[in-house]
Amino acid sequence: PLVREPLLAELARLEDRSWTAEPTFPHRDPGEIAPITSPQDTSRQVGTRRDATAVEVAEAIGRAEAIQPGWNALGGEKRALLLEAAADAFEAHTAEFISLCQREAGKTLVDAVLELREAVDFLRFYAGEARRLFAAPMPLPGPTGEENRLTLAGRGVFASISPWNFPLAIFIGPAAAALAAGNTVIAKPAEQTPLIAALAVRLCHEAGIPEEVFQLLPGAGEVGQTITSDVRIAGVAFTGSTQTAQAINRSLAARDAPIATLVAETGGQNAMIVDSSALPEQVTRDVVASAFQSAGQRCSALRVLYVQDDVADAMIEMIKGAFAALVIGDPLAIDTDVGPVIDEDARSQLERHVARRQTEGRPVWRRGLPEQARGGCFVAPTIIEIASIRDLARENFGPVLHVARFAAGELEQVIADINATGYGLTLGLHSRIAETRRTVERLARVGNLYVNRNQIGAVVESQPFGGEGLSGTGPKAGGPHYVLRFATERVVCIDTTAAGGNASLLA
Ligand code: UN1
Repeated sequence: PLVREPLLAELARLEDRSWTAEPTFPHRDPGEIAPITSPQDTSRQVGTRRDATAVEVAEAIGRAEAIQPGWNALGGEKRALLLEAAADAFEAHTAEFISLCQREAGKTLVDAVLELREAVDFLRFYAGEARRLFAAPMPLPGPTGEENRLTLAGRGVFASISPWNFPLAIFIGPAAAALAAGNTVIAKPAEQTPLIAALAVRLCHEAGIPEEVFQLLPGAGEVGQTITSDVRIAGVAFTGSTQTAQAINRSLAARDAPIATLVAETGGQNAMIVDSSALPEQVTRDVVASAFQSAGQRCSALRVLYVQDDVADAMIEMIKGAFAALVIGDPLAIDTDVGPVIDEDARSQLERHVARRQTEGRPVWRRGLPEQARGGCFVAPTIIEIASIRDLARENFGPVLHVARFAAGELEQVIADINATGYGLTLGLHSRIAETRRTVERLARVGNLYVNRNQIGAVVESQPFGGEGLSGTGPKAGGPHYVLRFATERVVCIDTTAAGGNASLLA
């Protein structure tokens, strides 16, 4: 089993522990201190965040820059061993990580366990990539008397700016990739979830990664802006909203500095298409998981379900039945399916969205909230009927599922409408007709297409994850090309003839 009794006892013991996040090299004159509270009960403090000052940011980047050539020179094998030691340390602190996922980010036990698993998978996978890509130069072809080879090296100092919805996995994943490639890393976790990031960084240091190589800089948006406007930053790995990615892109471009790399993984307006050949029980299970697991706070989550009209009434009835059985409440309770959303801003935005649809007269079904939800940022899971994905202006990041109907013969139009959102992250398809699958595969502009299953929970290495268009730059996290984006290529060409090529012509 994933969870054993001793773990539950340890989680109970950790319920009152207070945590802190501060810059890796703190100054005596501290920046602002902010409380971190639980989304499920905003009166409960989990710890405090001490924001990095502009001076601390500047000094951190200086240290990272000074040590980067040494880290790069260490080579792929030694960096791999350090990342693997960090993975072992993460596994040895399972209870602390799960506790923080639950208390700081409001994750259910299942989501917290999966998150730690993914974090460890990222560390081990990118360790493998360090070995595969950075072990030895790649020989290139050339004429006799000439030796050509290509080596990969880190780009320099990479910034990693990460989201609250995967406060551990997507904090450590991009950082590990950048480290594997020989970069040093300045990491700014989401302002809502710095505590779990601070534990992750501390364990990486204990595992042997030098403090200057991987530094934490907690803070809100201004800290991120100070980092991305620094001319010494060679690249940024960002996961979060499309708007913030665009702002980072502008900030990097405005610098009088070498052109920086931006690896961005952003939002989605993810659909699922269900035709009348689909198996209803399977669809029901996969729709509920895709839309409501993690309270819908995954960029991969299902937002718009398209059901073929001849089966729509029956299918929606079944989905409503499963939806009515979801257990909503405190994520610390073991049987909870849907916990809170991250904060009050997220809650009120989602409520405004639902209220607007109600005013428009759309059919809306909502679950009631339990009594204990009062003190927290809970949004009642909601299903809304709409006519088309075109009715939605933006991504609604939470437990809100939209349902639309389509007629036989409209499949291509539905795909065109989904493509026209400009996003391209996940798409689900439930169909047993091979021709339908071929059409969707051919026409849909999405990064991850899931057929006859749910559309969340991409597994490192098996399902490299990431989108196109407004959904991000690629390449896919956990895939074979990701680490390459963090590296620069160098070619060495050696003339191996006795006197040297051109020199012998002149002689
Ligand atoms: C995100 O929500 O920011 O496949 C991306 C999944 C996750 C999504 C992570 N890997 O559900």
